Amino acid sequence: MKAWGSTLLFVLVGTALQARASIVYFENFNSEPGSCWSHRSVATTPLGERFLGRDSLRGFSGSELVTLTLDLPAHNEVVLEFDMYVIGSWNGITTQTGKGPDLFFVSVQTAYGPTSFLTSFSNVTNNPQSYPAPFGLGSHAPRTNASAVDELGYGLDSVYHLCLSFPHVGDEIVVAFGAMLSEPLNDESWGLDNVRVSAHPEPSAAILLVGTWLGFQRSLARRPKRPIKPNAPPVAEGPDQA
Ligand SMILES: [Ca+2]
Ligand SMILES: [Ca+2]
Ligand SMILES: [Ca+2]
Repeated sequence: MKAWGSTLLFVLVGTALQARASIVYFENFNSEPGSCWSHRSVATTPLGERFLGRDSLRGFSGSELVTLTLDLPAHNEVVLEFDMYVIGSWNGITTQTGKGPDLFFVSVQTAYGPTSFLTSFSNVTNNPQSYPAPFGLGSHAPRTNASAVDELGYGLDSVYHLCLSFPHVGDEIVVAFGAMLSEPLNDESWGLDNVRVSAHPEPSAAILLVGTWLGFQRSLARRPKRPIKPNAPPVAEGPDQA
């Protein structure tokens, strides 16, 4: 999966942006969601919160992927918000055999091409995680920026409120959510809750900055490189050889 470079198209934003965008979709999974989801069964935490997940208790395993397909009004920017349930002993960025890394990704086709936001989470002491940075670009303490810790009832869990903004055009959007975990469902799993999608007719300043940066990079790539003159061969003095 392509992860770097394209990650720059995603902008982690605060909820302030939400106020000026029109909400086109919201789902809290109190009942079975619509056919816009590729997987529709709902799981329930030990404390009774319902969320999207295949297994009725633990949600999705580390090899599963789920997509959300929506029709959108005219727009130039999309804001995607959701709560990510990190259930069990996720091990973050560790490369210990059989333990990690434990990764989560969001993939979407943006106005500039396919983009993935890939990061890692950890619920285990001394196992750092990438988030809030993308995987490979940072190391943070387990549960950094979690909105809730050990409040789902599994004994070892955390919740992250992710808010991603990206340039997008067209009347349909397909968002893929998935994980790559090193251990089985009863040890590590995940789920989604409170998924909100907003469309905005004008790109935000952050998106314009990213678009400008991409345009600059592409203009550099198109610039013809100055030909490198080979060293001129030594010229023999004397009469022409022709
Ligand atoms: Ca819920
Ligand atoms: Ca583990
Ligand atoms: Ca693991």
